[in-house]
Amino acid sequence: MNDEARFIRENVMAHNKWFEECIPMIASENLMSPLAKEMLISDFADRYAEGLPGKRYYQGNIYVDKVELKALELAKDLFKADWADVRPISGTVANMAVLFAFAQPGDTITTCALAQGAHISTQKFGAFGQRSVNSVQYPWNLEDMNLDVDGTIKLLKEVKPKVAQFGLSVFLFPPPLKELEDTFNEIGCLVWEDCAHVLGLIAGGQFHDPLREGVNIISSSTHKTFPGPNHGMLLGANLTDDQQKALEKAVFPGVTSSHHLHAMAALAITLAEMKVYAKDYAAQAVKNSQALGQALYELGVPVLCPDLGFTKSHAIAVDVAQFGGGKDIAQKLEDANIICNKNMLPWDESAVRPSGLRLGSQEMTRLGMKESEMKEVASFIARVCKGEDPAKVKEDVKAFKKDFVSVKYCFNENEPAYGYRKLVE
Ligand code: DSN
Repeated sequence: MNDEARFIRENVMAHNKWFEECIPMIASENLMSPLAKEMLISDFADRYAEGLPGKRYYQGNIYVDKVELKALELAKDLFKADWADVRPISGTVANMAVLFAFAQPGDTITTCALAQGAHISTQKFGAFGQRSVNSVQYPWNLEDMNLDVDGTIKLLKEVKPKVAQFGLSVFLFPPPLKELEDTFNEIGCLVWEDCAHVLGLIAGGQFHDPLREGVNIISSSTHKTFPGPNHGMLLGANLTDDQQKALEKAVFPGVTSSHHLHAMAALAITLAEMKVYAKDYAAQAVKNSQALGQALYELGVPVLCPDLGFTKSHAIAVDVAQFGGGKDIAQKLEDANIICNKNMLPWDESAVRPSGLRLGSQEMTRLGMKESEMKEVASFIARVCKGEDPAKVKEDVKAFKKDFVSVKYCFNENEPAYGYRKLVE
C-alpha cells in the first residue's frame, strides 16, 4: 500500500468511527443491513449485464439473472405492483427514465416547487429542465404543508399535462391523490410519484398506498426510508405493455448501461428483509418522528404543523430562524455529532441560508431507538439551538450513541452497523 492508498483508507475508517459516535438524522439516508452490505463486495461488483434477465448482451450472467428475477418478484410482491424494474442506478436516474419514456422536449409536466420540498430533479435547473420539459408547479397550503386541492384541480384542468408528477423531499403528509383521481381520469394523464423518501414506509403499510390511489408509476431511490443500497427502482400499476416497454427501453439503453449488479443484489436482499420487517420498522419510524416533533416543540423549538401531529412520515420540518437559521444550526449540530441538513421552508427564498432544518427518524429507528430516545435526542438539539457549547453536547451524544451501534429490523441484527463483513459461506 502506498501513502495515497493509506490516506484514503484512513479517512474512510475515520468516517466510520465518527458515524459510530454520531446521531444520524439526514432524512434521505439509512443503514443497510449486514447481509445487504455483504453483496457490495461480491464479484457482482466487477461484472456487466445489459438488457433484461435472459436477454443479456454479455455472457456470464447466469447467477445475475437469477438474482435479478428474484428482486423483481420480491419488489412486485412487496409493493403489490404489476411491473417493476430494478436497474435504475439511483432515484434521479429512475426519474430520467420516466422522462425519457413519457416526456418529449417541450412537453409540460405538473410538479411541486422546490420551497414546498420538491426534489431538485423536477426543477428547471434539474433533470426536468435539462430534458427541456416545462414544469408547472401546484399551488400549496402552508397550514397543512400539502397541495391546495381546489387549486391543483384547476391547474390540472388548465394545463392538461400528459404526466402529473408528485413526491417530495420534505414529505410530511401524503399527497391528496384520492381527491384528484376524477381529474386525472378526466384529462387522461399518467400519474407519477417519486416515492424515494417514503418507500420504506409504503413497504410497511404506512403513509399511503400510491398504486391503489391512482398512481401508475413510482420512481424511487432505495436507500432512504427503504434501507437498501444506493440504487433506484421503478414500479408500475395499470400500465399498458407499450408503456412498460417504453420504460424498460428508457432504463436501458436510455439512462443506464450496466446497472451496478452488486447494488441490485443488495436491493434484492433488502426486499427480502423488508418482507419480514417492514411493518414494525415503518410503524416505529413514524412514531419516532412524531415523538421527536412533540419533544422539540415542548422544549420551545418550533416544529411545523403542531396541530396535525407534525408529520405522518419519518421527517419533520423545524424552524430555527430565531436561533440563527438552518445553515448555522446545522453546522453547530454537526459540531455536536448530530448530523442533519439545513432546509428551505415554504416561505424561504434562499436555499443557501434557509430558516429550517429537516430531521429524519428512519436511521435512528434502524439503530433500535424508540420514543424515549427521541426525547433525549430532542434535548440535545434544543441545548445546541439555545446556545450551549456544541463540544459539551457532543460528549453526551457520544455516550448516548454507545448503545446504538447495530442495525435492527433485519437478519443478523446484532452485527456491527459500521463497516463491512466478509463474504464467506
Ligand atoms: N438529496 C436527497 C435528499 O436529501 O432528499 C434526495 O436525492
